[in-house]
Amino acid sequence: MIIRNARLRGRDGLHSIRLEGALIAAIDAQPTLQASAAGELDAAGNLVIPPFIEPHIHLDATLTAGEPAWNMSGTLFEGIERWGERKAMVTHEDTKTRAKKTIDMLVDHGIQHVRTHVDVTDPTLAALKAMVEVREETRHLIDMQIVAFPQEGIESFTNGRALMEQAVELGADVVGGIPHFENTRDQGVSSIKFLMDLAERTGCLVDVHCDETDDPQSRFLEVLAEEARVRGMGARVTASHTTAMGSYDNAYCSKLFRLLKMSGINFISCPTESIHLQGRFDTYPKRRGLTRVAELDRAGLNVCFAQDSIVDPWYPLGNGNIMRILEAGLHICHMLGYEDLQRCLDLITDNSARTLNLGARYGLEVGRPANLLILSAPDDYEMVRSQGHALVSIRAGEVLMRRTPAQIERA
Ligand code: 17E
Ligand code: FE2
Repeated sequence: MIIRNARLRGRDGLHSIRLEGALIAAIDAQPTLQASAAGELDAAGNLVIPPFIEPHIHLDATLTAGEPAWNMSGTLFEGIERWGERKAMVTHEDTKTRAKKTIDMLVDHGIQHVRTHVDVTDPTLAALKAMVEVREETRHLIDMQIVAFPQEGIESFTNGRALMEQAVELGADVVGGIPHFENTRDQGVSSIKFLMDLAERTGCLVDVHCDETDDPQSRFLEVLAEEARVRGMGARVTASHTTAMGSYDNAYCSKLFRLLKMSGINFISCPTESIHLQGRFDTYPKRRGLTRVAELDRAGLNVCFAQDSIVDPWYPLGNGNIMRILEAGLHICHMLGYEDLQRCLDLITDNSARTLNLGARYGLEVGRPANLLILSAPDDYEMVRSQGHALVSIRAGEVLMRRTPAQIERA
């Protein structure tokens, strides 16, 4: 297969891309626009990029909002309570059906890599077992990493440690955590030591829901970063949310950032989720409840955006479109400056790939997998301004999804 008239991020001019089987075989500069032959794809001067990535979502909880009750306060804590009620009704087939529906929504928006948290604070591990099957059954659509996520705590939940270990044995790829939700600060700290030991012993990656609160005293990020630094695991470790950082004072942050840089850990922000769930205990002035995305980025740390939820007890909206998250995040994080707009797709592509440790399994380079998107715009700025879409998604050299843009007729 050949894709003509492609614009590539970070390279001037037009290119044609030749795919052979499941790999990218050649990328050649084109002097001018070329007519495409039958069977070839015409990017028409628009961007061709590697697939979008969803680095943080909860596919076991998706499409359950209102079952049996809605989150009326809009807080994280009521979300956890409402999910606890729904969790009691979870079955193997119910989990698989909802997860697959949601994966279809992601695929329709050009996503081909996903990291999903799966709640393992359930003595039956029903959702985890279901998601291990879904990971296999959807391989033709998406590459999935499963996080063993202890929603109700590792230390504070009965048999929490054993459930985490069983989840890894059953096939989880990533070890999770939720230190800010443990009953005590000490348990938060010991949960991080436990989960880092588990990851180090088993070779798993790490992705911790860390300090997802407006409480400026929630300081588990420093514990996670120090554990990662000492063990030399930084590149394999991710701190998700870290919304308390939006409430830390600058004096503490200036010390913290030194450690973060030494640790080399990755960050995920879920801007639509956090603007909705955080700030709920404020009147006015009301905090935004996001981590310091622009500041992390400026400091050379790796940060990316994620959806977190689609129609679940924590967030009632969502449709799988990660461009919507990017647009919201750029607004909320004061990142609509010219330079940020020039490279904003990094936040849902290359930065996310680094977080997921995808390495040579990702990227537009000869010899890498023939997984790529044709977008509806020629550059990052225009893609976000025009609320553009992935028009074609190619996976293993075959067209997986095609989107026809809306037609408008005027008198
Ligand atoms: N669970 C949690 O602890 N935090 C979230 N944002 C979601 C689930 C969606
Ligand atoms: Fe989450």
